[in-house]
Amino acid sequence: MSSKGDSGKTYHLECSGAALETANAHSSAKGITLFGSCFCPFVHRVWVALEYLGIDYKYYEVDPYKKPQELLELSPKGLVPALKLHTYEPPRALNESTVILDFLEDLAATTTKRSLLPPISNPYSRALVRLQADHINRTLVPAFYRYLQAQDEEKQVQGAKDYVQAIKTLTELFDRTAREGDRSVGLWNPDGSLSLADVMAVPWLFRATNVLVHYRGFVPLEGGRYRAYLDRLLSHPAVRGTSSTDELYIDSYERYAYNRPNTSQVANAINSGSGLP
Ligand SMILES: N[C@@H](CCC(=O)N[C@@H](CS)C(=O)NCC(=O)O)C(=O)O
Repeated sequence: MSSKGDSGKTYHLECSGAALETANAHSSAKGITLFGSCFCPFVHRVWVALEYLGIDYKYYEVDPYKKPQELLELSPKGLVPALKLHTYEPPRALNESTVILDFLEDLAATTTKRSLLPPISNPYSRALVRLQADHINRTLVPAFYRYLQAQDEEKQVQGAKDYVQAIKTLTELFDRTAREGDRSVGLWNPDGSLSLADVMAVPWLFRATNVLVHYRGFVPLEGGRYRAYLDRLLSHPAVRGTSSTDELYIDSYERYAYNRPNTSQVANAINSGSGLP
């Protein structure tokens, strides 16, 4: 934990660095509008997928804590990400990052012909990637927040252990896929392409390298195959181009690191031990 204590910083309202350049390049009207927030990892997932799948979109920054009417019309709980689909009259909407990812994958299958999954002719390999994704959503993501929001030392130590274990389990699932499935999809294999599971995990693996390092003194797993995987993942153009500078995340997550009351629906769910929104 930084020695300074809670300085009252709040979340940013505009992307920075490479993400800002990408947002600016996607500021004109398109068939799909991504309602996003620069700090949000669930948005980050969707943004990476849009870039990788080559689907055209407009990026539109909103403040999900202010819950503007235009967001509530797309997303019942006022959560980002949300998509507005202008190809329908009147426009339709989708929310929930995992559902949006499936939608984009299906859309790309008939348009850009790009994919985050092994071919449909290999259902077992596709299922192995989805097993990875399931672990990420069910275990890795909550472990990240429990670790970051833990205030007493004992809980922080346990939080670190659980988060590291979640990463280890993910690497075991990657290894299983390498043994039993299609090795050409997934950056765990040095020659592989970006997978659905890579996209699902990257926001929280990335935020470990800035937010968890800054607030929890997290020591990123050094050396070995995980480090090489993380380097490939974070330097992938679709990830790099949608990532802001470290400072944006460090500022935006101070609320979580000090477990300020009413930080967010995610933070409340972690504090009450209920499922994430
Ligand atoms: N299950 C949702 C979670 C999205 C989510 O929690 N987004 C946060 C920003 S990172 C949000 O909109 N928070 C607003 C709030 O807590 O009221 C998803 O996967 O899309």
